[in-house]
Amino acid sequence: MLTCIVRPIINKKFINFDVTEFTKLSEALPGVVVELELDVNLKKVDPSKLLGSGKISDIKTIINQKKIKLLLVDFELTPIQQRNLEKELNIKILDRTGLILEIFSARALSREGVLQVELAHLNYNKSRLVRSWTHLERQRGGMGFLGGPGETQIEADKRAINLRISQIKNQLSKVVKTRKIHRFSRDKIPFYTIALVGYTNSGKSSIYNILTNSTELSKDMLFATLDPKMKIIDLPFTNNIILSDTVGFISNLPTHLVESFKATLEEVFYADYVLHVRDISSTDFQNQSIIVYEILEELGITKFNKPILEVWNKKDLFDLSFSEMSQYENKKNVVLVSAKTGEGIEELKKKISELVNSSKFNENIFLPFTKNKIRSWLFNKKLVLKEKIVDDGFLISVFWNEQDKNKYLKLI
Ligand SMILES: Nc1nc2c(ncn2[C@@H]2O[C@H](COP(=O)(O)OP(=O)(O)OP(=O)(O)O)[C@@H](O)[C@H]2O)c(=O)[nH]1
Ligand SMILES: [Mg+2]
Repeated sequence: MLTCIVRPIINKKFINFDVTEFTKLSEALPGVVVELELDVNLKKVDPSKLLGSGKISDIKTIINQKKIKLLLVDFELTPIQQRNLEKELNIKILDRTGLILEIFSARALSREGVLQVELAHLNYNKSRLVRSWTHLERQRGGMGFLGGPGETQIEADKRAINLRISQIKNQLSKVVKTRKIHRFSRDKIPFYTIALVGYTNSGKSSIYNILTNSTELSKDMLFATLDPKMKIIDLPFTNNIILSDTVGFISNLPTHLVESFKATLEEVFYADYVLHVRDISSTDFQNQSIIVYEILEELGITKFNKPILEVWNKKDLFDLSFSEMSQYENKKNVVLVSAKTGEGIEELKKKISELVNSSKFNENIFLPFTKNKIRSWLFNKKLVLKEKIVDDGFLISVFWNEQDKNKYLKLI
């Protein structure tokens, strides 16, 4: 679909830190062919149409000449601005939030993902009931803008939307319950969980693939990963670990999406440790990190003070020594890697082991012979340092953390 990007520059200032990000977002939407990008200088924002009539008529000419079918506006449009612009230009328009929602629709694969995206879409569209939300009739999301039932139905539509929203919420709460059961049964087996978080395109899936020897989609495309993935990594001298890869973050992540994706991001919520993957080659390196922490905060994850290890990735693309980099941010818990060349990956594994072991302490416990099952649990979890058989049972020297101890106390 031939597409034109319109990038408003208000009083000579770009809206976003990273001006190329919107273009990358556009390319992430299947079917989109960006034909041209227009920087449009504005003195002020028109509250009803964003652009003045001169600019609108220029754009109209271009649309007709180039046979553009979709206009992407790098701006958060109000519902009114969007409606008026669509009417005047007679073309479908997506703003930043709309675009992100469409990408998510196209990416969602799991039932849960599809439900979450649909929920986000519905909430978004509820506030801007225009002609377009045929996705109520469809099983899957995606390209929600290709026509629709028409404005006359707005009232009926509103009712239908509200009904569908409550149905989806209901279904999602079932998914959450199932997840809880899975998590509960995972608690009984000897695993720690580590969640990968980070800005989209920072290399989370690439790191996940290396650590778990798998081949998840990793692509130079924003939001390549949508559904959470999980797999075991087995590191020497460490308990078995489940690593989870999930959706990437982005600046101004639409609130509808953050809300809808809470269920997916629950894996981060319940993880024992967090790996924050950062792309050091990005011009927006520091700002991206601020955004990630803001979203973690919004999701209520920071309050648990989970140990976080920062993985500074794409070392091969950036020529700066580690000491220079760490001075730069004055951070201790950092490991510098390249998921592409494999450099630093052994160091990363070592750091993960250290992270998991750092909160551990030594203790001696006694188990009678009858508690053999618990003894195997301790061994499987790699918690045993030494063992001595005495008259009535086992004297075991364990090396564990509070969490292991609590699990053990529940079993005993
Ligand atoms: N040069 C270089 N490229 C890398 C490195 N790590 C990842 N990439 C590339 O960066 C792009 C994004 O990598 P992904 O692993 O898909 O990133 P992600 O964080 O999972 O992205 P989302 O799932 O979209 O949030 C891909 O094209 C990777 O090949 C690296 O160390 N060096
Ligand atoms: Mg990914």
